[in-house]
Amino acid sequence: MKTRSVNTRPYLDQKPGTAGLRRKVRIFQQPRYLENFLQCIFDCGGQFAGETLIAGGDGRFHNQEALQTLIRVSAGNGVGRLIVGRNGLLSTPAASHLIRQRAAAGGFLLTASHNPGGPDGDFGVKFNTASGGQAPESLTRSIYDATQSIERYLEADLAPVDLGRLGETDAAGMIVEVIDPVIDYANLMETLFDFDRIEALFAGGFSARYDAMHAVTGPYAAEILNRRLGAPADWLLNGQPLPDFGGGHPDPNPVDAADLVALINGPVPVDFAAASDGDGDRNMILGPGLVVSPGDSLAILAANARQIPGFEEGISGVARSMPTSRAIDEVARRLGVPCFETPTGWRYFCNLLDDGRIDLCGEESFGTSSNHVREKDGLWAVLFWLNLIAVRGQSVNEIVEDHWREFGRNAFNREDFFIPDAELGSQLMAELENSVPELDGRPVDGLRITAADVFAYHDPVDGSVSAQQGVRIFFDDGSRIVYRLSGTGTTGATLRIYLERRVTETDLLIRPAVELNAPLSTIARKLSRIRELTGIEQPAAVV
Ligand code: VG1
Ligand code: CO
Repeated sequence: MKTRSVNTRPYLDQKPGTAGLRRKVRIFQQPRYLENFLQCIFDCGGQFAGETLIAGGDGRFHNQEALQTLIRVSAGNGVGRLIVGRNGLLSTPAASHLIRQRAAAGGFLLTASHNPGGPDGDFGVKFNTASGGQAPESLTRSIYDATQSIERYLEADLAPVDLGRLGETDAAGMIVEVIDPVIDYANLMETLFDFDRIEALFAGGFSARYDAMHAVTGPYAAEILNRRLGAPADWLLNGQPLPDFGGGHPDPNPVDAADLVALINGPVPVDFAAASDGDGDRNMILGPGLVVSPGDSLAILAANARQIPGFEEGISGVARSMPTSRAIDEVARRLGVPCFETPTGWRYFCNLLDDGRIDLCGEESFGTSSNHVREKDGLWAVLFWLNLIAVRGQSVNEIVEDHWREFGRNAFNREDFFIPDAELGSQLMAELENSVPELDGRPVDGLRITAADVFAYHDPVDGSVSAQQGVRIFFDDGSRIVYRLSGTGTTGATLRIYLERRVTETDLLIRPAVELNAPLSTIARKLSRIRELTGIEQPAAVV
């Protein structure tokens, strides 16, 4: 065991309060950078000596090197057992499940999620606690503080451990246990969904595609969709995890998964298509000519939950992140269950899940999940939809349109403005926050603002408060605009503008959201003064 002094500290420039550390690969490759960050987690995260921890990642470039570092630092800190997915792979939901199943003290998830990989791409580390959920803000803040004053880290002198072979290795007194990353997760899915019905659906002329985007879900989809549910091999696209995700951007949205959207809208008849992101926690659901908006997906899953074996008894409550469309609020109202509104980021759901207040939750950024883990879960959402299609005997499009007719539609889309100068981004946001008191009652382009605020969340379970979580502006026709700055980018600032319009007129129901929200988009740009302040005219992405 060696105690080593750190050669520098300022590398650890993590933004206080973010869920993990996400940076360019080259920053992680700096000597002792990762060691220092891991040591701060060991110093702040609790007592790990003699305990079990879980580790794995999405297979991106630098994953193997980072895992060997983690093994050395874990052994140096006296960890009893480190359970690692074979070849260093574990999807985020599978890791969350393993932490809970193996009663581990926590887990390290080596991923930058949907950010691009490769030597010039991004890398990241997230720490999840014993509940399987993301470290709470209080912990990430103390880790951040530790990074500012760390003087030493602990490390065992070890040769690299072979992570390609299942079994146990003694690593300076710590057991490294290499496990199959898929089996336990696949077994969990079998307890939640009706695999027989999905298998019958697949055998009965239904046609589907699943795009793993050369990221971590490939082996999971191969086991679950192909081997257990009998899907033909060619339904799985880009199933091989690659360190650079095949040069792609492993983000399941209509822009980055444009090939899949083209495929389902193309000449070959396909009933259903879906994709997941780098670490397997996001999902996108497609029908012919239709991208299911994540807010709609969440609302539909909640409205139909009882038709799925895992939710036969119904649900106790639901939650959505603040910018997510309020479609779920309407479902909750009719079901007579509470609906919580939390800041962006999965970890805010974790207390509500642990406390049994909610069973389903989701975010507009293509993330949905339930109480079966403490992370969002891409393949889980895909299986939920397939189970629903099998039970209802309807297509994706029919299910969505039926839902809109019954509950009304919250037409939703998002515009991302990339501001290269991060400082300018913060300034714009600060000005927006300052303008809030003057907005009440103001008329804009034929609408009237009925309320505006800077969103703050009061956690009902532990009483903690998270302030400045975005600006909300409400209009007299039920529309809403939300502004916030992204916390996951590694350069500049990204202003996210979320547009939502409530639609009940039958002839408007199936119009594209971007079209329905065009007037709101104009208002949103005007109120933020983005052009005056930054010179930027157009969003970098519209999803
Ligand atoms: C984005 C999404 C947010 C999500 C986060 C992590 O954050 O908006 O909903 O929880 O990514 O997702 P931001 O701060 O850039 O808007 V993942 O798939 O990285 O775990
Ligand atoms: Co992700």
